[in-house]
Amino acid sequence: MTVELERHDEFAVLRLNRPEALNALSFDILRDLDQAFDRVAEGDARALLIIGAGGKAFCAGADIKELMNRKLIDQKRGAEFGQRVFQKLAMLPIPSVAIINGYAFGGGLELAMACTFRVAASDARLGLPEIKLGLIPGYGGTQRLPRLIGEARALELIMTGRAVRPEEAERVGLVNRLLEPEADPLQAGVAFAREFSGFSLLSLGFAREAVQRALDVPVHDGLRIEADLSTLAYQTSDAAEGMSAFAEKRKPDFKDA
Ligand code: CO8
Repeated sequence: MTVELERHDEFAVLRLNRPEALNALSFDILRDLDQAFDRVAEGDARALLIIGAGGKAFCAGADIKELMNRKLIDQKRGAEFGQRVFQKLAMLPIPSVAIINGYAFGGGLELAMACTFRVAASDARLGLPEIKLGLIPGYGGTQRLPRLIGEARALELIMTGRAVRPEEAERVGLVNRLLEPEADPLQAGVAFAREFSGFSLLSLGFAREAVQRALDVPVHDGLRIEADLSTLAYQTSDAAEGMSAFAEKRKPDFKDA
């Protein structure tokens, strides 16, 4: 299997497993990812962690050999399919973390950018090198990168195809956290996910939705969305539990309800 979905304690772990091609995204892998995201959405994991097998790459992008000599209409449908799959990941009911070990190029970085969070090992290299192939990103990169790091930096990375090291990626906001050089990437990703996975999945979901929708609308509409979603959060049993626990000086017991 080129996409393996496993359970690691309270988390779903999705491993891209095509190390001989640096986990490049063939259309078969994209279809497997699509199904895997459906299974994650139906399951009870508290977060999804995505990692690449082989130690050398998270994912080196779309399968370039498979992209050659295609009809324009197939290429367009391919891009739209990839965008749909990555959008499904972005809209999962639980948060997701890309654990970037080694190369995250092209479609690989676009996959990571569709996750809620990104953590990077010290050997990570991140970039959108499509321009070097005479292409441009097609799985959401031109939309997600400027939202993460701003227009000027996004244009520079897309138009030069330059790869960035983890320190720069963290500085500009492309990754959330750098992993210690000696850390096991999966264990470190799990530790990062535990920083939020004990909170109510409902409030985590409302918070993500408010931030994500705010990026697409004028601020007065975004504030209305925030008022509505914060009121919804207030109506949950978990909010009652969280506030009672504070008043009673005890740890809250959230039930995702
Ligand atoms: N596609 C297919 N095969 C790949 C890819 C890839 N993206 N990346 C690596 N491989 C294969 C190599 O061909 C090689 O296979 P083989 O051993 O059979 O020759 C094997 O993986 C190992 O790769 P290298 O020997 O090249 O390893 P190096 O350590 O020398 O170099 C690099 C590693 C720098 C990562 C190099 O492999 C590389 O530059 N890869 C391509 C990176 C790239 O350009 N990615 C962007 C692809 S385009 C894209 O993602 C567009 C997305 C939107 C498209 C929308 C379409 C529908």
